Amino acid sequence: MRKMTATCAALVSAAAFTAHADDQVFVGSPQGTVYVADSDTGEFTYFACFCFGPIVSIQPLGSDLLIGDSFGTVWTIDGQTSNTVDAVWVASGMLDMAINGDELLVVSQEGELIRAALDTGATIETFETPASATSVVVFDGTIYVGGTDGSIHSKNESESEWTAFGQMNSAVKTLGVRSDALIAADNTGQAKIIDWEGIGDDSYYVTTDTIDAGSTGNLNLFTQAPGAVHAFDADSLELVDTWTLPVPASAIFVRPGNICKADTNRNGTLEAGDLSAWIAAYNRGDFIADQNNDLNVTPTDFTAWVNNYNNGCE
Ligand SMILES: [Ca+2]
Ligand SMILES: [Ca+2]
Repeated sequence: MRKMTATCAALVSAAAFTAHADDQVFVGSPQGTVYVADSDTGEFTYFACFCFGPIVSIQPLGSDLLIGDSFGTVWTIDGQTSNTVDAVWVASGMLDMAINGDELLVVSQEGELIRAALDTGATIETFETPASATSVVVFDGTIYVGGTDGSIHSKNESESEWTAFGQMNSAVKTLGVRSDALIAADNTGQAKIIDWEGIGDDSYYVTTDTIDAGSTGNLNLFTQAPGAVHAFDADSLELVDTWTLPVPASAIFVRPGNICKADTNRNGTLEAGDLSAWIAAYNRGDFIADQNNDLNVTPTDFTAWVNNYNNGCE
């Protein structure tokens, strides 16, 4: 994919508004089913069933969704119809999974971090990690791995060694991303927001039932094992809503909705920062970069972003 750079800031002008993100929130269950809700209502409906579980990770790939289960299978399903497109097997007892370019990063039940080919699932390499791994995410080409000792380390393509990024009180339960920060939760139910410079806030309690974390921009979302999603205000970190599912909950993934997509960093304000957020999202193929809503991220989405921005949001 052609890389975009920040040279077009003059095209945008300032505006302010309050937006409903209208995001789609996908939650996988321990039984292998996937439910989806609109972030405005939090009412979940059935989306897909693999009937193997637990589902440990849901990730976007173009217009498709990749669903990883604990048997080590990564399913590719159509993001609209939920039809199964492909399936590959990576590692038994998979704990977590992320996409890095054309590769999968998988945490095995032994706490190893495995690089595998996206199209075949074949192992390429097992990474040495500073601690036994529990969770992995990728953001803007950097890998973040959580460990059983509570440590979070990062590494990008140009680095040969892991760098200490953050520290939780106990084993890292899950890592999630929002545009400005990493969201981490540990086994004692404490969560922490750590910006991309590695500056963390004081941890706050979200419950020991927390399985996975996601973000709509204005909300930090945590799936709760008994079948709920707790929605916390992204700024105040107050619990503002609890959305219930008809099944227990495990992995979570948020697909940005089509309302006011020009607010690319999803903070409710149109500003210059949305351009750099769009460029970063474009370069990692994120759904939020898809400004013309054709479920693909292509260079034409830049023109669409400028148009969306200039049209403003209500
Ligand atoms: Ca914004
Ligand atoms: Ca598009």
